[in-house]
Amino acid sequence: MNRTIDPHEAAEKLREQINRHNRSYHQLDDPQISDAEYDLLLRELQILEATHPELITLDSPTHRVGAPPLKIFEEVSHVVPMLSLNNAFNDEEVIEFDRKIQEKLDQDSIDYIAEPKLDGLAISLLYQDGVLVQAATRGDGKSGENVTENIRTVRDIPLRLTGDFPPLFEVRGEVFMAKNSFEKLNKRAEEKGEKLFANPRNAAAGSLRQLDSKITASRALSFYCYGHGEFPAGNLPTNQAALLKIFKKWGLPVSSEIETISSIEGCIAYYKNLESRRPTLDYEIDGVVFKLNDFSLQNIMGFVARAPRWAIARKFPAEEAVTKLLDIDIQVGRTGALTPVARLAPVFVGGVTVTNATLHNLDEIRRKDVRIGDQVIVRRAGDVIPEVARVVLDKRNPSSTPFHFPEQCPICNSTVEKMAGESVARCSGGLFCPAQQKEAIKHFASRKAMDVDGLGSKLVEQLVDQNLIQNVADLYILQLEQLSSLERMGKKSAENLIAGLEKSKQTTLATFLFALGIRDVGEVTAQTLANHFGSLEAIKTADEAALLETADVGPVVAKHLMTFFQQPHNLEIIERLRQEAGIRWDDVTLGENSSQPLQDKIFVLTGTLEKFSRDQAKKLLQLLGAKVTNSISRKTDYLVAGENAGSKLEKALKLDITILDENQLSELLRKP
Ligand code: 9MJ
Repeated sequence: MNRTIDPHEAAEKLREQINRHNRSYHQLDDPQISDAEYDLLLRELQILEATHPELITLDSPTHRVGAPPLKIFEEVSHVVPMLSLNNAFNDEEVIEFDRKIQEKLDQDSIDYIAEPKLDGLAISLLYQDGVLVQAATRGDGKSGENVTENIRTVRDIPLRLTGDFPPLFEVRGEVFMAKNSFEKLNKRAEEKGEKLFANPRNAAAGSLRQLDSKITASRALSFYCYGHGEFPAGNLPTNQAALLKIFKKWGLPVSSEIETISSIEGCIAYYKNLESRRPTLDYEIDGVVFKLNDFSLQNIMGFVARAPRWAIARKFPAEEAVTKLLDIDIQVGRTGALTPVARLAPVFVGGVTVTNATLHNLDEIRRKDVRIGDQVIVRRAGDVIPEVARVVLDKRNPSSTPFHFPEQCPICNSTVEKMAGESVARCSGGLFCPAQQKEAIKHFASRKAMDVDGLGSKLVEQLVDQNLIQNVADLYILQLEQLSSLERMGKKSAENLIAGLEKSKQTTLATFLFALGIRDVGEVTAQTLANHFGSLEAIKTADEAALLETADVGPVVAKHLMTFFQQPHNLEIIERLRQEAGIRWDDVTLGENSSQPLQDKIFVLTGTLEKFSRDQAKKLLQLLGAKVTNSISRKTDYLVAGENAGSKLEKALKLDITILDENQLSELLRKP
């Protein structure tokens, strides 16, 4: 008998088979068929779906191979914000975390849950009726990118759940690349002469953020979940351990290293144990996370800014490795500072292959007596630039000689100077030195300065090397034809740059002042000067005494400002920028009320701020008329809460006082 095959039935059957093999492979670690046989089943389903598009379902395993490329990622708002974590760098900070919890909760005993801290990308997955319908990156915590197609290619992530789940909920976790997949990926890239990824984290991020999900599909990404976003309250278990248990039951991958622990001492022991086993894990972790297990207790603890007070990430310390120092290069920065950079035989340290490390400055090289050819210890902590920590003296070649620091700038040949009391040596060539020229232009165009869209570091180098520009004023007379003729620069990019330059012309006095790149005049000092003097003319002509009256300006900064504005070259460029290019801003009015928009408002500062020192923030607020006091009372108008804010925040919350995080404070100071 010759029965015709119903395509619907055939597709269903194939899907059922493929999903079963997926589960055996990814969840049970027990593959029943070979990869080739699996691929054949998938191929069969693909053909069936291609000829009968009406058969394609959201959870079809064919999504695993990727979808047509996107033009951009859409934005997704997180209804429940995606949090970051506060860090602890030693046991004392972990004990302090526990102490604050004990103090607030007053419980007989407290259960924590300890989880490995995966070093990947945080992702939020939305399941509707058990089917994965949306995946988004963390972004800034409030909104991220829609990476659904890419996430559907990650085999660890079920496209359909099994069991008894709520109709709509979000799972949160980390997408990462296992160490062996990372090594394979880099090996393939090396064979093809392509750029290598520095570490598994970058490889995971680079693979996930591909507009073409077929590329993501070709990279082996993994996933572990560790939390929830939107979740119907009635269905939410009472604690984190129970939540992870049901996630696992529904088919979501959960790390087998997670443990519930009933004391902070137990947490510290967990950390020590995992640290010792770190090299044997097949994925990178950068610490462990301790969380209060009970959700109702988590709610009582609440949040500070963007991090929960019920969790802490205990980070691993810096890692060290030994390698050979092949050479020392000297880089010249924006202010002429010469930075020695160690060129190293490649070495794997802290999850990254390191070939360059900083030697900081002349004094450091002398202090450590670092010599070319030495075996050196390279240290790397978190995202910090690797450094040469010390020399292995036992292994030094007896015929080696101390490093000879150049007396002439390696770029422009000007004399190298070192001021008494400074550890840094500098090129005296000023803006005549092409290296300083380039760095000054890059700084001027950077995001926090004039924010010129389309003008990256490479392009600045090209423009200077080709003699198209020598200074920042030259940027604004660039012509479309000149730009289009540059290597790797299409007409569209050239037009974008011209538009970016045009847009940058409307700015603020503070931004312009910061963009000039005067030594030691950072964003905050520039803002203080702008608020104090009101106009560039007033700053340019201010004498030392007048400058010293500005909060935040001491004798060194005053000297840098005066020297800068005494150089005819600098004045000429400023003139060109304003007259020829048309850079403009509204001067800050120094009238009684307009300059004091925070007149009599009472502020309290607490916690650690990143961009400002406490003193700077206080001075800036005072300049705008605010009063800054130490303790919270009913009269307080605003509490500025940084990282790790404590009892002041609690009190402010109780008294219903407006709480600002650091970004909101910046906004307030910028737009008085
Ligand atoms: C990581 N990265 O492994 C959290 N994380 O919890 C774990 N991150 C987290 N938990 C709340 N295990 C915010 C972030």
